[in-house]
Amino acid sequence: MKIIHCADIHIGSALQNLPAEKARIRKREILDAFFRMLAFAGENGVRAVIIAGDLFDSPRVSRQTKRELFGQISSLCQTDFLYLPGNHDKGMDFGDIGEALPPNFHILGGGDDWKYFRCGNVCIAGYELSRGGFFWEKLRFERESFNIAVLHGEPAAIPFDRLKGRNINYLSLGDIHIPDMEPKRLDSRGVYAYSGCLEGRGFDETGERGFFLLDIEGGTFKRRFVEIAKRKYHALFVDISGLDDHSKIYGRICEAAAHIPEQDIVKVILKGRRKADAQIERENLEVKLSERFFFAKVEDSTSLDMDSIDFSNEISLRSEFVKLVSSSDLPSERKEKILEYGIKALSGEAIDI
Ligand SMILES: [Mn+2]
Repeated sequence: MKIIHCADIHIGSALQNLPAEKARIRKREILDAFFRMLAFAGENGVRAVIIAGDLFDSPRVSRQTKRELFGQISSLCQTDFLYLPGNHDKGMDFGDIGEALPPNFHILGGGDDWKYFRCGNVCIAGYELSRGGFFWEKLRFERESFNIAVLHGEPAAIPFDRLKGRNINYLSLGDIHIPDMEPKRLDSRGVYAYSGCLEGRGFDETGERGFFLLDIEGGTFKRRFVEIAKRKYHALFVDISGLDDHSKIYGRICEAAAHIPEQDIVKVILKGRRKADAQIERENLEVKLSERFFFAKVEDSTSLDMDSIDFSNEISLRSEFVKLVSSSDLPSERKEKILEYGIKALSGEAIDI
């Protein structure tokens, strides 16, 4: 029997780290990724889809989106959807969709006990952590079944020790947006894993995103990761030490980013020791890179190369500034910082303090 474990779809997410137009495109892509997963489920004879929380980003999701979502779910009538509400789903109301929820959509939440769903030899049970209580004591899994527990919460909120010895084969978790490529051991019988989200939503969610496909046979199962994300987020560190002009800096970034597909989203973090004369022109780099990729951001984390400061043979404000700071009695660390910000400011660059 094939079962999908996914979580943290965050439908309706505002994606504030992107410009408005790209955020709108990306908002739809999150829904599209969910629909691609549904198509996969249909094509591969998936019996059930476990959604381990945060299907929605907030209860403010539009009525049309909900109707579209449930339309797709109900058309996949051979597959049951087991939805555990997550912290982001709190206050979600389905009353406005104008019709009953599809019969294959089951909510594994509400109430003060586990909600169970059984198909064949497989038993799936979910509980909303926000309801508190000694819920682990109420879990009733038969020894003979293949048992999947569903919870949504960060590792510190999951009482792993209390869940030991309760006949769990697989604990499918949601809340952490990074997939556990290797499941972790719960006890002698079971393992646990977070599935991660279907599409990254920020530079703290770099790398592959998708869901896990469980293939259960008797008391054992195989699990594989299915990548579904349309775009990946990348955080790319580029050392620009020794480079003295904008073209060279851009060239070095392009070299470092050569392996990144053009549909992806890239943050370049410049590091190393920047020459005093080097013009980084961060905004310009962002525009150029945003033409190569879906979206790009550049962060300047360089420090000033003190050995490259030599303005002694020019008559300028910065030359006077360097002389003044260098001859002061300030500790050398403080001098370096003052020179760093001062030279940046005098060359018209933005400074983040
Ligand atoms: Mn989440």
